Amino acid sequence: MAEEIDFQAMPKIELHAHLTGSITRRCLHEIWRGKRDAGETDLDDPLVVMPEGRHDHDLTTFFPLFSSYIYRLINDLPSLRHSTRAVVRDFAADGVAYLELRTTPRAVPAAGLDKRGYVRAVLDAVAEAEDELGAGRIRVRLILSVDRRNSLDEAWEVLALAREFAAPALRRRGDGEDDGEDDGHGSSGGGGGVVGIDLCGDTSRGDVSLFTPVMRAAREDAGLPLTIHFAEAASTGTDEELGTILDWRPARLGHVIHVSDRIKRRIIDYGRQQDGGGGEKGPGPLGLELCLSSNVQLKMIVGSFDVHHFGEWWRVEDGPVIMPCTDDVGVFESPLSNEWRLVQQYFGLTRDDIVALGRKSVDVIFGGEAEKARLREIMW
Ligand code: 6MZ
Repeated sequence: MAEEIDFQAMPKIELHAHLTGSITRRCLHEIWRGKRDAGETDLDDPLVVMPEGRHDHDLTTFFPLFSSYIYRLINDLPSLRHSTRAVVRDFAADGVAYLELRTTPRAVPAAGLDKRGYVRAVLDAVAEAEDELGAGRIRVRLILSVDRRNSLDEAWEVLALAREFAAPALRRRGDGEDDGEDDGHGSSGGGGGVVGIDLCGDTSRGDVSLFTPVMRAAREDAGLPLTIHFAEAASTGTDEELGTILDWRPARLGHVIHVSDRIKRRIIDYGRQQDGGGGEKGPGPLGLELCLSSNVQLKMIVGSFDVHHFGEWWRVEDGPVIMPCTDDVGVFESPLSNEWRLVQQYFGLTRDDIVALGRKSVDVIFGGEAEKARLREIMW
């Protein structure tokens, strides 16, 4: 019998959550009802399009869900702000103490929002939600996503926005100064809260080497750490793609599913180097963001939770820092507390293992040293 642990009460860190995918069906439904009553939408009810409890998406239906439905519903400033605040509140209610929310800047021309306006609106809504919830209940930072389907120009635009809205600590780092006291609190009126760059989107598409100049500039010139979706689909977990991505010197990798033993070895070696294994002090350990329910529901792995690669990475001695993440809790309906429960159930982690793993993930957050210190105080 597994030990009884109150995973909701456990202070948790969520590092891989896509904003739009984190909006619950209930929240989408509320927004839809308001618009329908005002005669502003002819879309079908989200509870019909995405029935609760029905998890039958795969790669071919999952990504179009955003472009053909959710983005058409969240298409003005009030719905963007309402849904963003709801996402933050939902994570807080699940006991998340620190959240790195990622989103792809998107223009909403009908609402007069360009990509810059989108990022500002998200930051403002995040700050409002943090304030509503009260001091220190949850801290939220933003990661801006480049989509694999983007052009190079679009990727440069994401980087420019990330620099403009970078958290103050990162701005200083980008200027080549020390990582001083982090006051990159999202409640600075939307003035600064971006802490990193992500590469996401349909993993079966695109040649990532297109983005090399942007990723280099993000890390080297802007001081923005990188987290990269890697090997989510079988077609992309190649040596070549991994080589390109590791050359960007990412701080974290997401998913890491379809990796051969050789690639796994390279990831472990890279992680040790990052962590100063080469003798000199490195930039810090490599983090792997592992999304169990997402991978199982989207059939990215063959089989179920018991064969999820979390189990393998967990057994690597002196390996990267691993952590369970939700990915798109609005679609997969498995909150972070449940992802931890799955990890306990399927891989036999004891309470001590769980507490140690939770505390270790503090080392790989992008939110700066002051936030790490705060988290070390409150984590179990
Ligand atoms: C890759 C994903 C993803 O950016 O509008 N996204 N990219 N793999 C995944 N695993 C399932 N889940 C979501 O949030 C929605 C966008 O995040 C990316 C997709 O590009 C999706 O359009 P934002 O906040």
